[in-house]
Amino acid sequence: MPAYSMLYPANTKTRTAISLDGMWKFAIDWNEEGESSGWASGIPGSDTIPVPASFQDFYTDKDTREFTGDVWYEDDITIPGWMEGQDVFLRFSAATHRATVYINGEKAGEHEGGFLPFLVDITDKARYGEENRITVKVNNELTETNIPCGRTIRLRNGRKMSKPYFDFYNYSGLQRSVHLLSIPPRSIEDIDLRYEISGNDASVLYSVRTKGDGDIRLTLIDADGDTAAEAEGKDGTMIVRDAHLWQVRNAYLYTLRITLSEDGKLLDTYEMPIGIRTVRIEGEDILINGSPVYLKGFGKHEDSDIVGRGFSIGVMKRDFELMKWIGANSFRTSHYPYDEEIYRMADREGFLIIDEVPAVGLFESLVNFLDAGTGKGASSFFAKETTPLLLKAHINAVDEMIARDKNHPSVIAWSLLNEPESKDEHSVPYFTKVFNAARRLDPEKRPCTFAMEVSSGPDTCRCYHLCDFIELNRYYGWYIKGGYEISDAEDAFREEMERWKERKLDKPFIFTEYGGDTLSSEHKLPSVMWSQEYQDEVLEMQHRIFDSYGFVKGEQIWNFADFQTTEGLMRVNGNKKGVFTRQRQPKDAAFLLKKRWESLPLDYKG
Ligand code: GCB
Repeated sequence: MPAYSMLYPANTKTRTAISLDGMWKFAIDWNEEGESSGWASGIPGSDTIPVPASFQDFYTDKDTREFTGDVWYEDDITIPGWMEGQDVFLRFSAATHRATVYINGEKAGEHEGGFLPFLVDITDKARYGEENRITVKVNNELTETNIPCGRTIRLRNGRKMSKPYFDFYNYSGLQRSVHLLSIPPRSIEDIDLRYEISGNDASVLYSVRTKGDGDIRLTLIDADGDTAAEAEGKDGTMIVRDAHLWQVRNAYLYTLRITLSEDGKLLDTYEMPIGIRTVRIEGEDILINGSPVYLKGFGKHEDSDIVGRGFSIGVMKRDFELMKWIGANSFRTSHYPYDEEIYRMADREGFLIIDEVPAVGLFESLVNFLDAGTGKGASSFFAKETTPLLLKAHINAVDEMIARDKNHPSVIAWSLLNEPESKDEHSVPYFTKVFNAARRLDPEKRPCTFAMEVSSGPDTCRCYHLCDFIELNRYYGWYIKGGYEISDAEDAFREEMERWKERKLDKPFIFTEYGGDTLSSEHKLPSVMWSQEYQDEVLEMQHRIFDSYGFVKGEQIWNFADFQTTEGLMRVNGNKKGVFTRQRQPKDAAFLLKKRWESLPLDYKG
């Protein structure tokens, strides 16, 4: 459990969340002098930059874009006098990959891990009714002791450079919102929820955690504003008669109001949207509210022009509209937990989310995701002296992710690693500890899994027994036997699937990646690799395989949209496996998928 409350920053009768988004002062620490030169009290220069955004794509010089090290942000804010006596925090929705936060030159907190929120307590350091200087040092270096994994090298000219072990650009900075929070000293800190459905009624089992004592009261309010259920006490059950269930692409949200009071005096109140639904795996089925579902959708990225990985509310809206248009019902937050707004939108729109922790690049290889696919990776990523540190960071991220996301009805599963080394014996204890942590931390005990690349096969992977369902990332027809060899690719794919079938795992399989790169500018008849025609051919072949196996219960194509990666021979200014371009316009494959997904029933193969 994180040391602070992970509740979404909501405004209520008793709490205030003030957005600090906007232009912040910004400086790059080229000479690694920020600490010694006192930048914590005032950063040099006069440059300003938007928050939230990645810093990389605003500037016109390559040294800035590729900068690896510390960047500094500064904002002078007035903390209202009336906040005195409250608990006052700075809330960073994310700082990639690690941050140190100062107020008026004094260190107030730090955090490691670039994709989850953290609070910095400034109650005793803030000057109330006056201006306060907030300074944040953000470091974007990649290591093998934090996730996602990578290295930082130094060029002969002295510049540092990021070498990610993963296939997305190392965007960084203050990429999500920052808030100033004022919360009563005795407050609601967290709530765990579980659901049981019986006939037309539902039980909402809850447990509230508070700071300080008081009387807890819960009210469940339906979409018409009427009270649907009530309860008292820190732990208990609310019975909801004729409950409206949260269904796939047909969401119903209640508002849950929690109050903490003493002798009738209100101390704190918090409100959140919740959806009543259950998630269960039974044999080869994924059941939502007891009914089988087939997942159709995408592996995505938070990635767009100019703001990079910075949260963009407009891009989010467009992405959901495109997902609805194409007939999708789900996505995986590859390869890190996304901005909280995206989960709230999925809650409203009835999308299913496989929530992924940033554990990517856990494979011993220079360009892991590629060498892994060709079986070139050496083993023993998990037998290093530094492995205990990596495991600690990994479990910490799992803890923060589950604490943040557990109450979203859209979240149906936890993906605990992407394409790790899993053939080596040292993987087993490492994975076991991560899976055990997730299972202990999730009050709803949602399914846990990890995404397996092709060298993690039915005869080689030592860890799939830990998974409640199997996530396969497969590129037959692209990395394996692409182009005119596609018929051999189909045979090889089928052979692998037959071997999985022989294992009789009695678990659902989801393809969490498949597809092939395509340039939106290329057409060719007959097709060649990279042309739009070839993307369609690859998908048709891969879909034929999915349709041949009853235990395949979902397909999430790689990727929703073209996205930025590190430059290199394998990438044409980014990964082009998008069904949509980076500007969110359709490639031909989008129409093929729309036709298919609109015709597949929700309970396909159920
Ligand atoms: C993978 C990785 C993903 C890459 C993708 C690709 O297996 O999980 O991050 O972008 O392959 O396109 O090669």
